[in-house]
Amino acid sequence: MNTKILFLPAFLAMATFSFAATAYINQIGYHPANFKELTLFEGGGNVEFVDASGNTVLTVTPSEASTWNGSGQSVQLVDFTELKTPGTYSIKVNGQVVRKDLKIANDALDGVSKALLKFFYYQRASMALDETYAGKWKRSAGHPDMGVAFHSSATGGSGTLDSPKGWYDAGDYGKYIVNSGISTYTLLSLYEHFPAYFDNLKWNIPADGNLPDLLAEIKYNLDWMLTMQASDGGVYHKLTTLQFCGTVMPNEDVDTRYVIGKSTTATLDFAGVMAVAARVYEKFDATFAAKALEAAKKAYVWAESNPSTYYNQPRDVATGTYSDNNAKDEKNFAAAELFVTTKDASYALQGAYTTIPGWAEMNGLVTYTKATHPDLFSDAAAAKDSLLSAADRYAKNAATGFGVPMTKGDFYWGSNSVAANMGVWLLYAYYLSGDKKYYQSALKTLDYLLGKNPMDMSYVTGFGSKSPMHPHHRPSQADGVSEPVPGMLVGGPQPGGEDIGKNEWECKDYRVNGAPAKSYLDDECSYASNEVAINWNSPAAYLAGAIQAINSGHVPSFAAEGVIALPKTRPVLNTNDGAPKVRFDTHRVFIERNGIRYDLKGNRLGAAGRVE
Ligand code: 9MR
Ligand code: 9MR
Repeated sequence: MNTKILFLPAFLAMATFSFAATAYINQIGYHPANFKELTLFEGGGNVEFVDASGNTVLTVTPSEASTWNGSGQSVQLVDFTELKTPGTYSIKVNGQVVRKDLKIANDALDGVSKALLKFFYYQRASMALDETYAGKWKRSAGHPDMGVAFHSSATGGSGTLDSPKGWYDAGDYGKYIVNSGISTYTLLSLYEHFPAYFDNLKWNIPADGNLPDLLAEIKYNLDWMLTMQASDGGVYHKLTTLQFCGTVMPNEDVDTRYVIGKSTTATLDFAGVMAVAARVYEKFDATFAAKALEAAKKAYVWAESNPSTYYNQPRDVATGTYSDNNAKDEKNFAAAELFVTTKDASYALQGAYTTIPGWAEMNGLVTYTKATHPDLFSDAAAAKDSLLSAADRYAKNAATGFGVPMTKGDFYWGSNSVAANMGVWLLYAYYLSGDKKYYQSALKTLDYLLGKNPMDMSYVTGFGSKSPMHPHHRPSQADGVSEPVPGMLVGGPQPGGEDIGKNEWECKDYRVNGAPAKSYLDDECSYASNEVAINWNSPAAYLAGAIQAINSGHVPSFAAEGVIALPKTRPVLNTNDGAPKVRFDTHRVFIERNGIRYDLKGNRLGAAGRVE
């Protein structure tokens, strides 16, 4: 009899076992001083954090559950910011260990932030990647792009064009000006905001004179972009083969490449990027800066007389289109950047918009530029207001559900870049307001990309307990190395299913009904969810790079100049050596000792910074 009575509870305990909770975390790690959050699915009780010696060092009661329309899951958020001692921890939910890979370290993001930038080196056309820099992903040079033929759509082109260098766009080997535009701008802005930080940061790429690595990498693409400008000032749309090549290495793709189309959007994107380049490279190479500025002005003049020369894909061409029949935002972008560089009032256009930037949506970048230059733009305050009101929405979304700014409508082709761009947007909101809630939401967005998502994986190749192994990326598919090129952010989940079909290169249906954020497939077939691209890596590189710079005590250049007051973030000190340290944060000065904060009178402070 007794055995039977005992049997039931034991059986129930086992049943609970099979419904173990899932804790979604940033799999790369958290900086000790930062806000930290995980997302809990099928949780219930308290969450314990257990150190390497088996001691529970923190217990947190999860937030109330709420449903996220990205995945349809009812989830809880767990704020474990108080866990500050570097180390590797296990996470226990309802007394069971659900994962063992939680890392807290000062240098947690060092590797991934550099890898996101090094991706651009791996994308370089026209040169061999030496083992010294590329390791096992070394490869021969491909696509010299010398003496390239003009397609009939490239109006005004005659003879051939030498158009070497530049970055491959994505998993394919095309070079497209429109997409180069936003990608290059995003990286330039990272340097422009944190010059002191990036002057000294290196990630093992070939040197280019005295340029810091970030500017050396960007220059490789600017050099190519400059070749794409015709003598009349207009800029050719792209340089690709007529059809996508097969799954081969760059040197094996020997199909004829053409300069194709000439468009207003490409020309204006080019103008804006060259205008930024002119001011960023000035202190290193005045000749190059002057050349970039001349090119920018000339392009702008061409676009003024050709305001609606949109790109139409010729019948015999099947590579990426990047076509967009609205060039107003590109014009705003070019004008704003030319104005910042030249201060010439004829470039001062009105209007600011609250839109996440994308290759076809440059107004988001205009919003950034205007909001961060109140000394130059009369509508800077309006730009700042609209930037902050969008950021408020993102922060509000991130406060519940999965703890991310995105909602179901944000899951379209390249959804991970939507997330990354929202993270960047939130950082701008932080720069402009000093309000930590935006910084925390930006961190939540980076966490999403690095594992705090319903696929329970880091979306950056080579980083995390689980990460993409089969991206749609020709070199990774064809090089015979089992690991993909590292540091690549895949496009991410989305329910469009453009790559699903019956052909042998197409995917079987991988979509999950009602869960756009789970509609992802780690397979080479999936160019709609698992391709990589320069315009997706660049905002991720900005997000991780700027967070790293902030964590090392840097403030954006415009804030440092006193144009915008950003409370200084101080470098993180080791506060676990028993010695009291004076520290600062947004609101106050406090003393920290062994990870515990005290006010100046010696009262212990709680999580919210108040006396306990
Ligand atoms: O590799 C191409 C990728 O870069 C594009 O994003 C995608 C959509 O345009 O197309 C891929 O190429 C495929 C082509 O469209 C059809 N044949 C198979 C190619 C490789 O999957
Ligand atoms: O990123 C582009 C996405 O917004 C479009 O919906 C998609 C289809 O036109 O194309 C994407 O860009 C691809 C480009 O056309 C060719 N190189 C690969 C790019 C990423 O998939």
